[in-house]
Amino acid sequence: MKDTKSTVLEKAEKTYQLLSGDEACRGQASHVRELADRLKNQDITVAVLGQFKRGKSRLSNAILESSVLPVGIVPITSAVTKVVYGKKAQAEVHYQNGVVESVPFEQLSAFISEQENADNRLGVASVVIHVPSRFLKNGLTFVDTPGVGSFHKNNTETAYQYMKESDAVIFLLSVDSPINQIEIDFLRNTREFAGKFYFAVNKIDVVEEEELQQYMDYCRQLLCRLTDSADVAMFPVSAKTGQGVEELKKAILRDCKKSAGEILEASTEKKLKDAIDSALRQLDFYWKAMNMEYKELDERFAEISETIAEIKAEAEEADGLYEVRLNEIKLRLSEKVKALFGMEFHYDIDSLPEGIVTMSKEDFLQKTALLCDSLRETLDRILLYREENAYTVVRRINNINKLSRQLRKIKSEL
Ligand SMILES: Nc1nc2c(ncn2[C@@H]2O[C@H](COP(=O)(O)OP(=O)(O)OP(=O)(O)O)[C@@H](O)[C@H]2O)c(=O)[nH]1
Ligand SMILES: [Mg+2]
Repeated sequence: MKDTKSTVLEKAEKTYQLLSGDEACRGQASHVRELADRLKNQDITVAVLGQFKRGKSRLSNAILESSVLPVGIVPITSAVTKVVYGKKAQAEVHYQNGVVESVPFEQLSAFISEQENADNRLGVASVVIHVPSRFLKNGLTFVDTPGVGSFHKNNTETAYQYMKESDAVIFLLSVDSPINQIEIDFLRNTREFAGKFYFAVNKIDVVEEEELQQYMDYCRQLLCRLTDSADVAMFPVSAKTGQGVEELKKAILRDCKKSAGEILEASTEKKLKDAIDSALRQLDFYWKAMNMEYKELDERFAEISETIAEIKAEAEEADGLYEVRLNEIKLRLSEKVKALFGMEFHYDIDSLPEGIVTMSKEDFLQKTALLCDSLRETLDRILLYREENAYTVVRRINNINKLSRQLRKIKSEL
């Protein structure tokens, strides 16, 4: 009999094979590849999620026995902050355009705090911190995230996007406020993606024992209802005094040691379902595009041609930082395709550590032209733009149908 682990992995591999065979689903294929690799390598991510000001960053500091993450009375965390084990403490900022830059710890808040990097105007994708924490020694990645529900919408969006990536979640509540609708909605969404939950209740230092008991009973009942469970494990903690933090850490470490495989499988299974849904939506889009009026399709193709011409003209004017420009062009092209055709168009964004600037202008112009021309060709081909050969159309429709059926079958077995 097969064990479930190989089954989930096999399904991920099979899904990857199917998706990578159709250029319409490149983005989903590369996502599924990552999922399969993480499951194979048993790379587990534990993230702290919750509403703003519940004490996520302060609890993260308490767990990591450091004070590296900025904490405050106003909404603070504005960027996803990943913490991994490293003998030497160091930090680097990963920008959306692929640039990676080392920064001293003292300057971290310039990148991850709402006050200093308002609305993420610096374009930070994430910050990676290396600390010699015992908690991380077995290879887990710990993540502090921006809080949901504050005035700063960008933080809510970042947290919602990130929650799709964590395997285990510390969902942080706080005794100074009963669980509310913002938290319930966020929890419902997070449950679609994570394999394991730790419900922690923070700030227990501000209430009497009796009040705490009332709060815990109330929350437990509500969480049982929300998660359809007979009981849920809850961890009362104080990030301020450290009370209860050891118990939470112990539970996480025990689970990561004993059942990392199971947690990862459960999480991969959910993420795989989501990737398949996204591929099915994409394929459905092609159906619709095939029925689109020529006039409408013509207009959209004219607009993408305009963007391409603009990009090429701007590239001629560019003067330096060519690797960065190329990543920016990729981001711009996929954004445009999304806006015009409603479909995800995936490019790998090259990671650009400091000092790696080697591309010549000639090379840059050539690569830009290649990106632009191949986008046009791919769109022409997958949208059957001006395709008059009935055989090609029928074959494409059959392929889409077949792929959709195969994906639905895998999904139904998950
Ligand atoms: N009394 C008490 N205060 C706490 C505790 N944990 C956090 N705080 C305070 O609560 C406020 C918010 O803490 P943060 O850690 O910044 O909260 P956060 O959830 O990371 O906030 P965002 O990043 O904005 O989402 C700060 O003033 C903290 O000092 C705790 O256990 N007890
Ligand atoms: Mg924070």
